Amino acid sequence: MTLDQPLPNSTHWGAFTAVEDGDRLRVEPHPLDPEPSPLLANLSDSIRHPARVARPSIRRGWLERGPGPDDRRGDDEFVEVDWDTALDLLGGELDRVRTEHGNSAIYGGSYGWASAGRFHHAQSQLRRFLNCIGGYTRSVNTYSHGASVVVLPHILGGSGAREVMAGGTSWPVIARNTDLLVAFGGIRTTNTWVAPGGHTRHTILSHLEEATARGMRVVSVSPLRDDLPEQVSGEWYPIVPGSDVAAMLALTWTLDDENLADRAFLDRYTAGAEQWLRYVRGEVDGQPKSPEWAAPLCGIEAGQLRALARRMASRRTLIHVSWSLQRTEYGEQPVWAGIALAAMLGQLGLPGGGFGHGYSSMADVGSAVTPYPLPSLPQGHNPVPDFIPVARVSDMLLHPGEEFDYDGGRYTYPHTRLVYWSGGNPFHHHQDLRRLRRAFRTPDTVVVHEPYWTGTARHADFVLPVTTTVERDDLGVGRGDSHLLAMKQVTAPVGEARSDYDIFAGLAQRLRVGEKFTEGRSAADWIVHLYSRWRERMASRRREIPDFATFWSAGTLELPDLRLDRVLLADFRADPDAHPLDTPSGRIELYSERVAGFGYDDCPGYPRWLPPRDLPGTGQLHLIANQPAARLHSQLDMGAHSQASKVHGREPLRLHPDDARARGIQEGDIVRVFNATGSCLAGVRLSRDVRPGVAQLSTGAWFDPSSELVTCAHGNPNVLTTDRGTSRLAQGCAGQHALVEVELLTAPVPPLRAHEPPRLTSRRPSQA
Ligand SMILES: Nc1nc2c(c(=O)[nH]1)N[C@H]1C(S)=C(S)[C@@H](COP(=O)(O)OP(=O)(O)OC[C@H]3O[C@@H](n4cnc5c(=O)[nH]c(N)nc54)[C@H](O)[C@@H]3O)O[C@H]1N2
Ligand SMILES: Nc1nc2c(c(=O)[nH]1)N[C@H]1C(S)=C(S)[C@@H](COP(=O)(O)OP(=O)(O)OC[C@H]3O[C@@H](n4cnc5c(=O)[nH]c(N)nc54)[C@H](O)[C@@H]3O)O[C@H]1N2
Ligand SMILES: [Mo]
Repeated sequence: MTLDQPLPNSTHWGAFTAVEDGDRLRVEPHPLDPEPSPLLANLSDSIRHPARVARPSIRRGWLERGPGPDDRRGDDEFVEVDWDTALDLLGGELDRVRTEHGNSAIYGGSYGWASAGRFHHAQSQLRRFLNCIGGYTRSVNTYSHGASVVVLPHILGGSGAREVMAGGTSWPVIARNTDLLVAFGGIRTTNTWVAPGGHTRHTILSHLEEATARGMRVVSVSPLRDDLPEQVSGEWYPIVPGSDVAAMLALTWTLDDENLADRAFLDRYTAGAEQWLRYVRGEVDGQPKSPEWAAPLCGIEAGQLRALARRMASRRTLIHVSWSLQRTEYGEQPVWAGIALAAMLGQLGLPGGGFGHGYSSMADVGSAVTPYPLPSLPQGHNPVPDFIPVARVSDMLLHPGEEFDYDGGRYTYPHTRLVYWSGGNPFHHHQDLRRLRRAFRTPDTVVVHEPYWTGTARHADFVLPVTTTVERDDLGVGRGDSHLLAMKQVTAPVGEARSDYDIFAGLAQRLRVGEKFTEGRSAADWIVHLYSRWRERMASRRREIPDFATFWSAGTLELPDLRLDRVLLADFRADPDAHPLDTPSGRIELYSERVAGFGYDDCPGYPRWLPPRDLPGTGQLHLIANQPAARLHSQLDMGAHSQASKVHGREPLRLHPDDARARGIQEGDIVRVFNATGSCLAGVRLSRDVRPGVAQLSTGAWFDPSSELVTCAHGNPNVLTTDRGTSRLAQGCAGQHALVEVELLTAPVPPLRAHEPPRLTSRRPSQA
């Protein structure tokens, strides 16, 4: 294929146009995007990188000995086979597992971001396929906000929770109305390049600039100074990681003590305020949650906390809690305490006041809302009732038959025989990778669809090569996006890669559900079908959309009726009797009898300060494992932009110069980062933007277990994080923090093997 016209396509970090240029792509930001993200630069050299999976590959041990738990999984070599061999063997194995053990023995939770595109959405394809063959054990919730989505319905009811998670108050409303934005977790704009499905237009900086020009100030409460962009005027409150609840309680205590709370609001719109305030005042445990109490815990001076509380009460104030705060031990608490603090100020439901969640986390928070569904692939019905909270995957694999708590219920982990992953990289995203490695050795068979030889692919038995987004056509649109895009194939599939759809179609045919899965359509037919069905639905809402051919040749379609004027909880505020929340009281629950009734000591009935289970030992630093500014998660880590961020090829670890000096460490040194869970190498960057006592190692460096010296020779922080849930309530991911030691590496630096393919041999079809 030779193409010389740049073609439009899209990623979760934005739309672009591309043209083939020898072995690379020439990539330009999409002309409609006013603030394109630099992450696009990761695409050019990645598409034909040696880390691509070229052919279907089966682990040698599996091929020789068949299915079963195997301690060599993750260290073994692979044998390349032809597609028919791979699909015949896998079809037979899926049939064996469901017949011998039932469909709950198939884990299809398959968490991960995969690629943008409405049809080639890897998880939807997998779920549709597994539903066609009788179902699977699923996962619920996300790594992003696993604690929030479980605790919020108890505080704001299901509809209030959905309003928060659907993006809350719109950015333009904030830009026009907010005077003071108190941002717990800061406003890390590098995160807002990303939205699931991608955004054609990025606009958040311009909203922030408009607000700043009007006089809005941001108080950025974060361990990192640069979680607040330079263009935005504000102050940095360098907080101790994991101590926000103490600061929020002290702000609440001050509002109460100085009679600055909006009592009328608390009476009319909340339930349980008095019960909670008794705790804040110290009437429950003898400890008033005063600024003097909080200061040594959170590292912010008592006088500063007191002054901030007064400032908050005197103007239109938005309390913002980033998702990162709840991706920690007891992560439910800062969400609840943040809402309770906003309730004290009485501005919930007012334009630009109240509460917000995730403005610094994703582009689709505070963005436009389409008042109609977008095209998507029907997934069918899953008859298997078994599920796990998504971050409990190692627990499930290691403890079949054991019980776990979740949101007031008790459930049992099924016995997993087959793990099927398509579109995610748990050896990037899960906590305690050494433990995950043990867990991945327990099933009979592990299947992974991947374009690349990721850590997860290396721990599989079947690795099936998948096309990337530039190797196929699709429809592109993210939540809150302004346009529907024609994503056009730019280049031929690499090696023997096939789309997830074509792979599942081949398996479905072998399992005699071919017609049910495909409905007789090719991938190209499906794209036309999804578009045309959507067009019909839009017509029934009296919105005229061009036909497919017109849309495809135009390349973009501006979505009609976007709303950018939302105010969180406005209806409830206007009339709480006509629009009650669907909590037991109909009000915002600052005390929840239901949660209290669960009896969880790690998530009691009102927001509480729960002291950390692990306190830093001598010489230990608080590690922040936040989202990488140079890529999306682990995706395209070999790309130019991600590589430019590395230090001698290792992931950068940011340290305060004082902490470095105390350890004899200098800029550019390779260090060993370690704790009882594991260890990794990293390359040092010194910065006064990091609070003393804190180190930052973002996620996403590909797991490299090739050296005896360390668990990961590259710098994946998940060899250091602990694998336990936020609490028994939500069981969410708590991977944002770890306590670590850092020392200069004195041994010779081992080679980096993260982006190399594993040992591969080839087998001819006749031998198979
Ligand atoms: N310590 C710590 N850990 C964390 C976090 C943290 O804050 N701290 N954050 C967590 C969060 S919020 C998240 S969302 C997760 C993210 O974790 P993941 O979503 O698992 O990370 P990705 O790197 O996006 O993985 C997507 C994979 O899909 C592959 N892929 C791309 N396109 C396709 C396709 O079309 N088909 C198939 N089959 N595969 C495809 C990519 O190559 C990549 O390997 O990480 C979590 N982990
Ligand atoms: N460029 C890029 N953008 C992304 C992603 C990516 O991989 N790359 N991933 C996307 C995904 S899937 C998600 S879910 C979102 C996640 O969005 P978030 O969870 O909001 O993002 P993080 O970067 O993990 O954390 C944001 C900031 O919170 C601060 N922080 C950490 N712990 C604490 C604490 O205890 N207290 C306070 N006050 N602050 C703390 C850190 O300084 C950190 O920089 O990001 C999305 N955006
Ligand atoms: Mo996420």
